[in-house]
Amino acid sequence: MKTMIAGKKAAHLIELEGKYGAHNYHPLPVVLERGEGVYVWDVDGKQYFDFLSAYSAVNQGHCHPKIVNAMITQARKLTLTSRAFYNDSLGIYEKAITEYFGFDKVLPMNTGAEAVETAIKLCRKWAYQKKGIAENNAKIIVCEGNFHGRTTTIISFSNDPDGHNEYGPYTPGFELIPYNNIEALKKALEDKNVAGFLVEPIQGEAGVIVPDEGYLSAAAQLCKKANVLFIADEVQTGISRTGRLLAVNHENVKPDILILGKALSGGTYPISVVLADDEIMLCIKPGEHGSTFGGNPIAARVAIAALEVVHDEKLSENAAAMGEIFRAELKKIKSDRVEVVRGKGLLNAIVIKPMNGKTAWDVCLALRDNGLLAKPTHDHIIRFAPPLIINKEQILEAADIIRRTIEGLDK
Ligand code: IF1
Repeated sequence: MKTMIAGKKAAHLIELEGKYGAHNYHPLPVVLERGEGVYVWDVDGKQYFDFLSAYSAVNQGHCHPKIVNAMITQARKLTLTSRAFYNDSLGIYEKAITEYFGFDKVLPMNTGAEAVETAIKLCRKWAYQKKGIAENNAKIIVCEGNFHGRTTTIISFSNDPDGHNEYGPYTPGFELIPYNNIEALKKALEDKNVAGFLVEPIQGEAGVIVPDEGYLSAAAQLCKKANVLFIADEVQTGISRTGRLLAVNHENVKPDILILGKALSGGTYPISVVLADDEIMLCIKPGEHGSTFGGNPIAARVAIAALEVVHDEKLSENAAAMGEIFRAELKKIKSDRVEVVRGKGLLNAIVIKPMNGKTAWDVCLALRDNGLLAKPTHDHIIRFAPPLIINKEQILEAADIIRRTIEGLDK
């Protein structure tokens, strides 16, 4: 492989994926080999700003030494016991993470979707054991435009045709309402069989849809009044991404069930959790839920290190400050192509108006050529989510690349 001419190596690797891999993705044509901090390098040694962060998993920056070292150290000692036995890491991790986020207990899983599924199961158990809803009648309210993962139950309540179609029969027990619409939620909560409201504090995949100020706190109050669990999916918005430790912190909302994933490991390992207080969490008894790798020793030590980085490097404060600068710079772009700039902290997006045949995809290809990686969501929206360790000089340089690229497309 080393002898291959620059560019041919990338083409060869892309060809391998095309020939031997399922075609369930359409990646931007760039082949990455190394990551460090806010940068990644392709197989030809070209450097890029990573402005996707693996969809907010690499908040602490690529290959953060503290996190990688925690993983290597534990991997040399004990990688997996299963939950059939105790180990010397899980309890330490459980104490650390429950204190960090302010809940009685944690149920550790691996992927975000597994944590969402766990939250759904927990909500239903609570509905039957504590709220007194007749078994098999619990309903969970979800929002149009939601993205909570890709299991058959989760896509059952997705209204995105690409994620939903041809996967039936679908799991019942969910009701879709418009996002950012308090009246719609109020009406849906009139149904006494409603057990939970599952919501993203900012809708990531839908295109970084930031709800009106007060929406989350009003929704949480309505849920409390209706004895319905407020379930916050912070897999993408959590862990400092929006300028606070959790996006719900912007409105001082404490969810009844909190779902986290992605940056719990800084992008080094699949780690997710569900957090809740005893009255809810203890509805699941021994043998009623779990997973082989959930809460394994490596995950435990990695997550402790990843959360220490969030705290020690003040990632929330940095995300808030750099996000303000970034949005201000994007708003200076002189191009009719940029319709909207929106976001919170370092979860931002621009809406691109297709002009002279060029779409958001073409903008991302041009950004790649100019040394910055991002990817469109839903055709005309480009999400920008760099690692939260990015500094002022880097955010200004990245914003300048974006400005030059977009204004250059108009020429
Ligand atoms: C892919 C999208 C983002 C999430 C929220 C749960 C999950 C996700 C709010 C599930 C995962 C990932 C999935 C990944 C791309 C990315 C994504 F484009 F798919 F929709 F971020 F917006 N809740 N989002 O955002 O977590 O099981 O993936 O660990 O599927 O390509 P997961």
